[in-house]
Amino acid sequence: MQNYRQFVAVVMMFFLFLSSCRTNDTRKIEAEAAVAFEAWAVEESVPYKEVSYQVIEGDETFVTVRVTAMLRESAAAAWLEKQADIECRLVGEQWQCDSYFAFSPTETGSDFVMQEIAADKPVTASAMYAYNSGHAFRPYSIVDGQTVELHCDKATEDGNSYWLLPDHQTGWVQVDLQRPYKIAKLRWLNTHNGRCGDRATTKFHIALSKTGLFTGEETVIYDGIMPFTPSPQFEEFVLSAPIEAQYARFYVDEYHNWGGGLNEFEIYEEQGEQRR
Ligand SMILES: [Ca+2]
Repeated sequence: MQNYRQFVAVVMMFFLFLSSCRTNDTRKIEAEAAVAFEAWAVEESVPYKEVSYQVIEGDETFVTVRVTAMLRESAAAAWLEKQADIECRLVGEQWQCDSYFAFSPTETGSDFVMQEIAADKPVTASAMYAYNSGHAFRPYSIVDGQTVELHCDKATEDGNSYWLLPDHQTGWVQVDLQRPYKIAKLRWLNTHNGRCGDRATTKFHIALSKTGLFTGEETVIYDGIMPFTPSPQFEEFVLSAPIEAQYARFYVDEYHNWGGGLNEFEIYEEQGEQRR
């Protein structure tokens, strides 16, 4: 019983401290945490919004502040609610807070996982560039997970891993996911036709379909341009709400020099549940 009373007394003192801390120093501490967070976000180029700060424990000279914010990895990515706990300490009369923030998803936020579902699935195309009987830049190369563009005078059989359209043609390449998925994100990597640098897609659009007909039932989810570069990088698009579809088609609408193509096409399903 003695221990229990001591425990209750300690707990009450702790909450009394917290309430006094809140009324006296909390505003100052949270303001310092905000200064530290904003400096970190600028330094790390992290997009953010809806930031809140809360002193969750501590004493007169050392406290823990929980920072909760909506963050995303890039301008095209989805916002996720995340939190990080940092420590702030009183140095002289000035509160100073940690300058590093290790964010993780909040317990009440969404907890979706993006699963890639296009790898090794069947791929077809309107046409492909092929020459010298057997050398072909095959449609399947867009889901093989390889980004090699070593040669431009040899086809996929010789180590290259990208699909090309024949000379001076527009067209499309399409993945059959073999069953419907709730598609939430797409990533793609343009080709530059290896060291030749004479083929690439420069204008395109992406459509999803449940049936694979693409005769008007499809949903165009993205259209864009890709100025030619000899070192293309992955680009991505996150849908504002997932769309159920079995087929994803990438249309080459304009091309660089001899023709268009694509190196990789990734399709992501959103898995998991919202925990709110
Ligand atoms: Ca590839």
